Amino acid sequence: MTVHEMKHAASDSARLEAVGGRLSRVDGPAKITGAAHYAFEQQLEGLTHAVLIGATIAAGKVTAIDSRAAETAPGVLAVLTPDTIMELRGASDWFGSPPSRKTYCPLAREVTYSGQHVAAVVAETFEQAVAAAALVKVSYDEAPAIVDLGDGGDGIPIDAMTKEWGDAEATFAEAPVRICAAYNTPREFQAAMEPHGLIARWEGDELTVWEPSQWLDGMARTYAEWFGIPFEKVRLVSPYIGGGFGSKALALAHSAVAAAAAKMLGRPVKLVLTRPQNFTSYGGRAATRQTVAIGADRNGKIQSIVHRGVNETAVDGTWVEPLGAVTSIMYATPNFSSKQNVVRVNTVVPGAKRAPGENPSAFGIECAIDELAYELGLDPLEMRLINYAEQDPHTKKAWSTRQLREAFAAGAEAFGWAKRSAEPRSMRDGHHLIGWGMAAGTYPVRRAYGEAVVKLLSDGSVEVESSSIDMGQGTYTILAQTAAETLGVPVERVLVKLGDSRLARAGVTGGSRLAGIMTGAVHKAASQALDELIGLALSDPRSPFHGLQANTLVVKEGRIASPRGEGPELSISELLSALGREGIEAKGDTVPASFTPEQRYNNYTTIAMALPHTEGDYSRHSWCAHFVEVRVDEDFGTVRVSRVVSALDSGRLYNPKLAESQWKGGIIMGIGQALLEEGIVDRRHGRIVNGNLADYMLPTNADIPDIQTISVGIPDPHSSALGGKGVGELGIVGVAPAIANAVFHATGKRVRDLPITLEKLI
Ligand code: MCN
Ligand code: MOS
Repeated sequence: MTVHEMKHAASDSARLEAVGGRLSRVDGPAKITGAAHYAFEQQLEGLTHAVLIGATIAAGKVTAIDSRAAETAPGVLAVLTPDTIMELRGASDWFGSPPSRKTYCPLAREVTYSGQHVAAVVAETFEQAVAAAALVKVSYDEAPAIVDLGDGGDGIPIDAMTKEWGDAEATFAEAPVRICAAYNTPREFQAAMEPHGLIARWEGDELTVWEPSQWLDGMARTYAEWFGIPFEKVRLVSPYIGGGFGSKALALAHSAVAAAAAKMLGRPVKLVLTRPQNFTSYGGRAATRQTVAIGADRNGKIQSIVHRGVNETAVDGTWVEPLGAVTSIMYATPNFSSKQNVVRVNTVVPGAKRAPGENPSAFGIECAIDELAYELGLDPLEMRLINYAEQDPHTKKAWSTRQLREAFAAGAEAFGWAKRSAEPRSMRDGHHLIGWGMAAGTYPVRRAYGEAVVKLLSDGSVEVESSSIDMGQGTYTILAQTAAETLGVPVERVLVKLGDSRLARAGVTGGSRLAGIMTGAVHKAASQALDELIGLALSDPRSPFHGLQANTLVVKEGRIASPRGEGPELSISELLSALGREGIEAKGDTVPASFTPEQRYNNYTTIAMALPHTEGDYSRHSWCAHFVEVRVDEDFGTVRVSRVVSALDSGRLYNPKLAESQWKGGIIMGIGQALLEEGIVDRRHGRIVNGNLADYMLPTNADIPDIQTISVGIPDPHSSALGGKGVGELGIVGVAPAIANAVFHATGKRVRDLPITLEKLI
């Protein structure tokens, strides 16, 4: 290597390590070698095993539980029923609203959905617990149940979801060109590889829980409330998570069962849900129905959008899947109305799945826009440009940044959209009908609570600590990059510690907010640590820099010197030792310094969204455009996605390699949603028939074509400290409608019910 090449290599590695560099995952080697220990892999002395028994009816009463045979089975330590499990206190919900009931029993007497936990067995070994659970006889008094959204009537209006301006219905009625159609999405599941579950251990009145978690502090708060102990007495540990996709942000009924069993027995308890139990212990994405009516003039300019949505929710809990989320901001319209209802069905409370709200919302509006384009004889891309929203149509605020026009242009160019022939069924390759479709997507920028501690240690290494998490998105890596860049140390000298509720606080990892929050907090903490180091270096009489007429110093590659190079050059470690310091520690956070301890507590333990995405003068969102090619077999109706080009605006990327991988993950999930995923419910007993990974269809590698992603973002100073917007949830939004639109272009058949299966096409 020549000196020039060496310099080049060094600056390449500096670029790789800095924010914006394509550094590979720093947690990768631990995961590949098995050194990364997941929650259920903890080896604890005296560990016992719990197995849950689920209701076989969808509604009714448990009339009796005969546990005699199970109690005397080998190895059994306890059979827990609503009568024998210890009483817990009610816990507040994730908004922090106080519980409706004073006490809480995680095992049901009144059944409201199939699979609901009614009893549990704890034994010395897992096999003994499984065998004994099979001996427990549960009797029911079954009541009629509603298991399908279509059977539940109009439902309950959720007024908070209503968005209206102008006179949408009257304008629609008089519009020269009109379309109106209904779009449905089925119940879908997060289906993370790692199941739900936990190990709970009590030591006196202190509880430690090893549980995969998207929200350590929020879950710790729930455990503390259930057991009536101070928040500080609960420790959640979750350094590695095998995927969550929205499902792992809450302590759930099974969590309460395991923690209660551990307390009752005075021994640690491990409880891991079976694959079918994963489908009923936390709700999947609610099934949704929408009607979208659009009125336009003959040039394609939208005059009115009328949108009505409904999603299923549970009998004893309300989940709102905000179906108007994208509808209200994607296109300029002088008249708009969106309303939403929820329908109670016998299910576990539905929950968050990647881009809750935005995802099904986009399926409605982005298919409807395509339909309108055909009605008018316009190109679907042209249609979107004619109605481009120059500002947020709802709040009338300026976009913080919106590179959607750029996304349309870059995506169309890379895809070759201009070569598309407009007529449906006009492109083919032998037996295959070829379809080209497109759709846009968006996701809001959420800003909330996060703290980080940065420690400069005596050996010159750096530690970053936060109770936030990495479930595969890349938090470890981007925080290492942020600290390395801010402090001027090589990235391999930075150790990031996450996933322990004893560390500095963090709010929920949901809504694509963590990267922006935590890079901001780490940047702030690291800057403070650096300022302190430089301050001491210049002012402390023991420092070799003391007396140097410099007003600052710079750190590069872990070595500190004056900016112009005069005077000494030391490693951080040498400087700390000259100063007689063990290290330097600083804390940075994303909330105002004036926050009281109580405000802080509320911000990391509840979804107290301190800063709405439309706060102040701007409306903040990430944006994308997907271009998709499908091949539909003319005889069999099988659909293959053969090409995807997506251009995305997530602002500045902290790590393009990881962001691309996130986007691709979302796009792959979108392909699954469009063509495969559907929770099927047995109408007799409300059981999820395909509650396993063999029958619940998810895409495999063979289903996924080459996916090209193009970043069109620019730094957005209004969205985060370092200029990034959300990445994790954006990619999925708009994929399903782009595919549905491509299928229409291929076949001339409009499928408005997901998934697009072959029987809907032949
Ligand atoms: N990133 C970036 N530049 C940005 C923003 C993000 O390079 N401007 C990259 C970083 O690698 C960052 C990642 O994208 O770690 C995701 O950042 P962000 O969009 O802030 O999302 P969160 O960190 O809050 O992660 C949560 C988000 C959500 S809500 C779901 S659901 C989801 C997702 O991330 N679930 C996932 N991605 C997932 N990825 C994996 N592997 N597994 C899941 O369960
Ligand atoms: Mo993501 S569904 O908000 O955890």
